[in-house]
Amino acid sequence: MKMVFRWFGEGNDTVTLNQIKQIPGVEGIVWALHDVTAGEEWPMDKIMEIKAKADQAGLHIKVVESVNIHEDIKLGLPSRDKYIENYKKTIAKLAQVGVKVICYNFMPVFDWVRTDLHKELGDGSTALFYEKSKITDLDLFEQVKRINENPNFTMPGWEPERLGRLTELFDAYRGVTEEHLWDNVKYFLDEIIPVAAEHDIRMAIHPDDPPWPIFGLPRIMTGQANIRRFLKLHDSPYNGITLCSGSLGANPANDIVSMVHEFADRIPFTHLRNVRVYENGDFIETSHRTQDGTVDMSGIVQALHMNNFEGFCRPDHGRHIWDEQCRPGYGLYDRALGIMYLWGLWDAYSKGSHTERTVVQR
Ligand code: DNO
Repeated sequence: MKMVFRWFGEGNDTVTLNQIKQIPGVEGIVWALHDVTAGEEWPMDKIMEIKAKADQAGLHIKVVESVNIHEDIKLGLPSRDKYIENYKKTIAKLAQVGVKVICYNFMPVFDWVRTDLHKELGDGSTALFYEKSKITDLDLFEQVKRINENPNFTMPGWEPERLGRLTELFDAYRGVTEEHLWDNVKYFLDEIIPVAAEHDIRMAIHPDDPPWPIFGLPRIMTGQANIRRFLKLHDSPYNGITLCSGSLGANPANDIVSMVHEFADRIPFTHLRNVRVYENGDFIETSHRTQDGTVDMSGIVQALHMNNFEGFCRPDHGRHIWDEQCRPGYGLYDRALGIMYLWGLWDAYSKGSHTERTVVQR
């Protein structure tokens, strides 16, 4: 398991590369050009800027999250071909700087959705919260206005540029069913995967978060059967998944341990975090510790270990603790604690392989 840490870029993240470097076992950053609109080709000079900064901090940049998919691709519009061409060019450029995994998602309009970014957990910490009934009643346009007023802290999928087009997008998706999405993702994969293979980059689709349709928009990356169907759409080691325990875990019917065993060779990247699910379907993100939530974190790490997982792993959303002011879900402290918990589990399962202790010369 190779540990990495998400970094949103200078001026866009409260966490610094030097801080990331000091978290035990972290070797690289998970990055993206957050100011490039979905569908555009990534400019090489901006890619090189990130590479230079990471090099300086002694961190690699092998994992990109995300190269976002233009809505026209998800909608299957004729204009998708030009965006797919741009995507291919971006893949080729990323290969030049040593990228090995590209994480992306195929969720219509929105990326992850929560109703409260700072819900108290009872110990004074706060975390991202999803109140099921609110999504049904939520005034989308009020929400859009709130985010527009705070552009420094946009969330993935909620960028002001996209929010302005919300009504238009909702209209475009009218009549688009899950089966249409399946067809459109297959079209995308058939175009992209051969290019990714040629450049030795593994594509890793992220599950939908939450893993069910929202606002009447279809969602397909929701559970084990659908992931199985997805992987068969284009059967190649370069067509893989990002196993996100928190996204899949928001539906307690999802058996993530079983997914690890079934899909092990198609998982180049994992997001590991815990979530506490309530009976009414609400959920809150907790510390990574197994006992604090509903997700079998230790079972998942054990399953990864049993399958000799050699892919990348990052802690995912953390709580906001110790008065840290940070991007919602992306503070330093709780994610660093999460990493140490994940290493604790991993190393315990590796017991026996670390018994040799040597003293080195200075
Ligand atoms: C949330 C992330 C997602 C993820 C995308 C992948 O924090 O896990 O936003 O990056 O869904 O494209």
